[in-house]
Amino acid sequence: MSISARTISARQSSLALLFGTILVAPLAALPTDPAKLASGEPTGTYTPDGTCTAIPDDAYDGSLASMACLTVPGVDLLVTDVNVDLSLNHTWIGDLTIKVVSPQGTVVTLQSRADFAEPADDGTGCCGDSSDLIETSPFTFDDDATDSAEAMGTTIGGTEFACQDDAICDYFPFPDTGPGVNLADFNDERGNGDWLVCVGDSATGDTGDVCLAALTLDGIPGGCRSTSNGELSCIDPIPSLSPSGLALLFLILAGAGCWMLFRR
Ligand SMILES: [Ca+2]
Ligand SMILES: [Ca+2]
Repeated sequence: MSISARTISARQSSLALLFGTILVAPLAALPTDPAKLASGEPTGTYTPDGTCTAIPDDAYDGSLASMACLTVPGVDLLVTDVNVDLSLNHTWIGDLTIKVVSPQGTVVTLQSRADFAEPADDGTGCCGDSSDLIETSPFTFDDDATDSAEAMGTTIGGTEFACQDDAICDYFPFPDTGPGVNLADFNDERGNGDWLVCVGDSATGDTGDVCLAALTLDGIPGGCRSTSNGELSCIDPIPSLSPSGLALLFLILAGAGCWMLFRR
């Protein structure tokens, strides 16, 4: 929902006249500063613990069901920025499609078979970049990164590891024909609930597994923030009284006043 700042200000003034500061205090306490919240382990310090999930080889058909998905719990906030950290092993980066799904069901494709311009997001065609990934060198998807996910591994050889051997560990999403534009697609969604980070494999022979998925969510916990057009964007409705509610309250107060005068 969205409530204009001017509306809130006018409402504050009129209600303050009627009821003192009863409603002004909670309205004035609305949070305005972003708070950074994170789940999972930070990029670059991951220690393998042996708990990795196999990515089904050559199984990707464009559906989430054909991918290996890890669940990442979210936090209750109005999302203003999302970054995704991933740690995985694989011997052919060009096999991989990576997607993230919000609790509201929004799907964003982070990686679409690097260095392969796939005609459709359905797992067909061949072959993409041949270099590798290793779980001890996690990488990050971030809209603010300077390197495209489509270029992952393209400056190193087929037996070298992206991030470890090219020192490029941050990428902006490149959906190609997959759904979504970038991680800003999640802005203004509510962050609580389960997020999914899914990895699919589209060619036989080279295999791998996904070991860690973590989200860094920026946003406003349970509150509102100013938008570029001067309005407030809120998770929950701000408590307010409708005109009929105000009229009813006025009648009750007037009745109570008359009753007290009558008693005297
Ligand atoms: Ca591609
Ligand atoms: Ca494969």
